Amino acid sequence: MTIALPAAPAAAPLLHQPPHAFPRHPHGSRSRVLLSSVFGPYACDDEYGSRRLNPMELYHNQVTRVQRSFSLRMFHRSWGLMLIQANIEAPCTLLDFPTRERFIEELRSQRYDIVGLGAIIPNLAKVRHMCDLIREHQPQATIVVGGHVANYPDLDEIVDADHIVRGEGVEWMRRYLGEATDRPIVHPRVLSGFSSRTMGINLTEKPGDVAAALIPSVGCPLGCNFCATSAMFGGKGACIHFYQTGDELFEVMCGLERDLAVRSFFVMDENFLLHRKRALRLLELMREHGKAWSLYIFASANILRAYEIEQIVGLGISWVWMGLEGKDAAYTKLRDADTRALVRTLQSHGIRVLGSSIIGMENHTLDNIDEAIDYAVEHDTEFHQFMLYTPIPGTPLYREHQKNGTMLPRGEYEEADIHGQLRFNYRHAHLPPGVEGGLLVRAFERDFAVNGPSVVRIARTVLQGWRRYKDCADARIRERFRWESRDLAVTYAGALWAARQHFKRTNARLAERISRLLGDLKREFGWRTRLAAPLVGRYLLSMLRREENRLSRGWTMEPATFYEHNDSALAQMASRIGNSLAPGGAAP
Ligand code: B12
Ligand code: SF4
Repeated sequence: MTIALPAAPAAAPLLHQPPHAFPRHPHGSRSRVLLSSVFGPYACDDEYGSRRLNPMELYHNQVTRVQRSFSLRMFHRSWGLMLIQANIEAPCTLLDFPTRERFIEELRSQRYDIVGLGAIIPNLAKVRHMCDLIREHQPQATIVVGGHVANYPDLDEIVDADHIVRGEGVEWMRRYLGEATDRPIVHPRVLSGFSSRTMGINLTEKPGDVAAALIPSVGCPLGCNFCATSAMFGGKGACIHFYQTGDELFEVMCGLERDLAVRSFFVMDENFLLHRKRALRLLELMREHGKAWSLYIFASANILRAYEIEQIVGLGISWVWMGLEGKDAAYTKLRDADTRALVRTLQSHGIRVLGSSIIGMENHTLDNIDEAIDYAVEHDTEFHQFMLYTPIPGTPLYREHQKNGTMLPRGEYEEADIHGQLRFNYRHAHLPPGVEGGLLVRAFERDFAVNGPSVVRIARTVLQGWRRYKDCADARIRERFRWESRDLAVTYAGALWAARQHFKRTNARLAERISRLLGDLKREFGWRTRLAAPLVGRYLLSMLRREENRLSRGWTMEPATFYEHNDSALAQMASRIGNSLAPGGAAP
C-alpha cells in the first residue's frame, strides 16, 4: 500500500516573517557566535528545572526506565546546534552540556556578538536564566533562542531574547549573518551516542562499533496531531530535506564512513522510508558499491508495509523505531496495520524494533488502561517507549485543548515537569488528575516483567537474523549479518547467563525463557558459547550486582561538557595567538 502525500516544500518556512523584515546582524559573517545547549547537571531536582526523572538520556529516560542495572545508558550530542555550527562561515564556538558555572566562565572570558541557545520546552526556566546571565556578562551580545522551546506561547515575554527562531535554524542563521543560503549542507561528523553503559559495564566505543548520526531531513508530512517535530517543521504535508536525493545522501554516508570509520548509521529522520525515491536510490547505490551498512531508522507502520522485506533488508535496516501509539488509534500511519504481525515479521529478519506507545490517549480510562498496556506489551519489541499523551505547544492537539479550555492554567504546574514521564498539563476526559504517572510506570513494569531485559530480546532477534541470513547468497547481506551477530556467541551468551541467574528467584518464567534462548545460542555456536556463557556470565553478574548497589545509593549519570570551534573560530584563535607572540604583541 502506498500513501499519497502532498509535495513537501523545498526550503524551510522562515519564521513567518516576510522576507523584507528579515533581521540581519550588523557585523554579518564577521560576528563571533557562541552556541550553547542548556546547562546541567540534569539528573537532579533543582531550582532551574532539572529533574531527576528527566536525565539527559534517551533510553534510561523513557525506554528502559525501570530496567535498573539492565537499562541502556547513553548520551547524544545536540545535533541541531552542531548542524548550525558546521554550516555557518562566521567564527562559531559550541558549548554542549556546560554546567552553569562553565557557561558563566565562557561569558566572562570570551567576547561574543551573538549567543544562540537551543532548547526544548521542559528546559524553559534554564533558557530564561541563561538569557539573564548573557545580559549580565555580555550586554553587547545579541541573544537568539531556537529549538522546540521557540514554540512556547508568549516566549518573548518570558525570556529576554532578541530573536526567537521557530523552525529550521541553519538557513535562519545563514541569513542573519548575511551568508549565502543556497550552499549545500555540510554534515557534522558525530557519533550517535557516547558514554554508553549497561549491566554495570562501559560499552566499547572503538572505531566502527558506534553508529554515526545522519540527519537527512527534519519534520514529517504525516502530521499526527500530537507530534511536536512534525509541527515544528511545517506540520501536515511539509518537511525539510537537507539531502533531497539518494545520491546526495550516499555521498554524505561515504564521507561519514571514511572520516568516522563507521559502518552503521543512526538516521535522525522522523520517517526515513516515507521519501521512497530517495530510499530506493540509496538501496541501488549500496548494492552497486557493495555497502554492508546497518541503518537504524524511525518509520511508521504503513510506510514500512509499503516496502518489500527484501528492500528493507537490502537497505541494511536493522533497527526500526515505530509508533504503535495504542490500541484502536486512528492515525493514518496505522490504519489497517496489524502492528503485532508487522513486528514479528521484522524480527524474523533480524530487525530489532523500538515500539512507542502512548499512555493517556483520549479513549483511555481506568477500566481499559490495563487492556491498553497488555496490547503494547504483546508486541514484545526489543525496546518499548511509553510516554504520556501530552499537548505540546505548536501541535494541533495543543490548539484543540486550548479551544476546549482543557489546558491547565500555567500556575498549576511547572514546564520542567511536562517531559512526558510524570504528569499531564491538561485535564484528561476520563483519567482522574494525578494517576497518569503511576499508569506509565505500570506499563514499563509490565513490559519488563513479561518480556524481560532488552538485552535478552535483542539477543533473540539478532539470532533470528543470523540464522536466516548467515548463508545468504548475497555476500553484502551475509557480511552485514555476520557483523551484527559478532557478539552473540560470547558477550550475549554471558549476558543471558547472568540475566538467568538474576531472575532465577524473582521471575521463574522469565528465567526459563532466557534459559531456552541460551540453549539456542549454544546449539548455534557450540563449544565457544558453552565455555563463554558461565565465564563471561559470572563476571557480568558481579558487575550487575555492583550496579544495583550503585543505583540503590542514588547514582546517576551526567554527560561530559564539549567545547568546540569551527574552522573560522580556530583561524581567529590562531591569529590572536600569533599576534600576541609577535614582537610587540600583547602578552597572553
Ligand atoms: C536527540 C533528542 C534528544 C536527546 C537530547 C540530546 C541533546 N543534546 O539535547 C535526548 C535523548 C537526551 C533527549 C531527551 C529529551 N527529549 Co528529546 N529529542 C531528541 C530528538 C529525537 C532529536 C533532536 C534532533 O537532534 N533533531 C535533529 C536536529 C537537526 O533538529 P533540532 O534539534 O530540532 O534542531 C533544528 C531546529 O530546532 C533549530 N534549532 C535548534 N537549536 C537551535 C538554536 C538556535 C540558536 C537556532 C537559531 C535554531 C535552533 O535548528 C536546528 C537545525 O534545523 C527529538 C525529536 C526530533 N526528531 O527532533 C526529541 C525532542 C526534541 N525531545 C523532546 C523531549 C520532550 C525530550 C525529553 C523531555 C524527554 C522525552 N520525554 O522525550 C528529554 C529531555 C532531556 C533533558 N533533560 O533536557 C521533544 C521536545 C518537545 C518540545 N516541544 O519541547 C522532542 C521534539 C520529541 C517529541 N516529539 O516529543 N532528546
Ligand atoms: S508519523 Fe511519527 S513522525 Fe510523522 S507526524 Fe506522526 S508521530 Fe510524527
